[in-house]
Amino acid sequence: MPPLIGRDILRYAQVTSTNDLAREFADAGQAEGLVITAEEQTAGRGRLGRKWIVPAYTSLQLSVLLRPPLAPPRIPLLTQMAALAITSALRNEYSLAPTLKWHNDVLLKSGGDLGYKRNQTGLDPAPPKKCAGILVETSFSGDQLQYAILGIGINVNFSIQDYPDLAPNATTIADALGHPVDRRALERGLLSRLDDYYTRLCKGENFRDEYRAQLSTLGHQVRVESPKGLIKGLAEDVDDDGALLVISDGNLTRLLAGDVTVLKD
Ligand code: BT5
Repeated sequence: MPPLIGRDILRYAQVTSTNDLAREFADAGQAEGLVITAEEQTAGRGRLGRKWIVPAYTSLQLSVLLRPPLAPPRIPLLTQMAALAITSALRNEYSLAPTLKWHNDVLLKSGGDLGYKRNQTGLDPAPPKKCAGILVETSFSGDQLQYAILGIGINVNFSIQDYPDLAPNATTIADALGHPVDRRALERGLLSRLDDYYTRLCKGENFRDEYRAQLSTLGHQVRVESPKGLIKGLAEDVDDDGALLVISDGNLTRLLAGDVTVLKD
């Protein structure tokens, strides 16, 4: 079957947000699969109105228009499959060892050499930091999903040390590898994997075990700022819809959204 995602790619030098543009195409009736990429976003965003900041012409910033046959509770599975497509590309194309922080962060350990030297000296190895984020935005008609815009940002060819605001919590692929990579090749690898996961998701396949195996959040005490309020407890599992299951004081809380901080055990 010819690929759906990435068959049509529109490339822009500068946009406000690739998600904005994808939304305009979606509202105009564009079929699913369209990919919008930009070298620079003047208003790149994360969840809850937060900013996504990336130097121009260094990275991957793209949005995919999807019209999935998903019931509303299963929409988080789009974030999950995008996370798996990103980690699969990083593992198989660059031999990196990414992990996931529930539910939209891809993490990498930066500076392989530095990590090794730190291990030699007995100091703590550098903790993994965020190299990619995912933002899914949706449009409904009543309770029927009309479309979803899957936005993906991956930090690629810049050194995070040049961006002191980001450096404490972020890294880049170039920093992790110690050299830059071919961004078009990374994009191709990502889009073909997204296409594969999306086809399987639409057929009803579930990626829970694969996702769980890469989720560094599980088994740790966490603090989650969620729409249900601040939840502290043990991140025990994720369910079939991608929800995080947290146990606190003997109670199980099921979270569909939120910001997780892993607490020192
Ligand atoms: C995300 O939100 O991680 C979703 C990021 C999605 C970006 C893509 S780029 C293409 C498409 N078009 C858009 O406008 N967006 C999507 P969240 O989990 O809320 O994380 C946002 C937080 O990450 C910010 O508040 C910062 O603290 C941090 N941050 C900002 N820029 C970053 C970067 N380049 N790398 C790592 N962290 C960053």
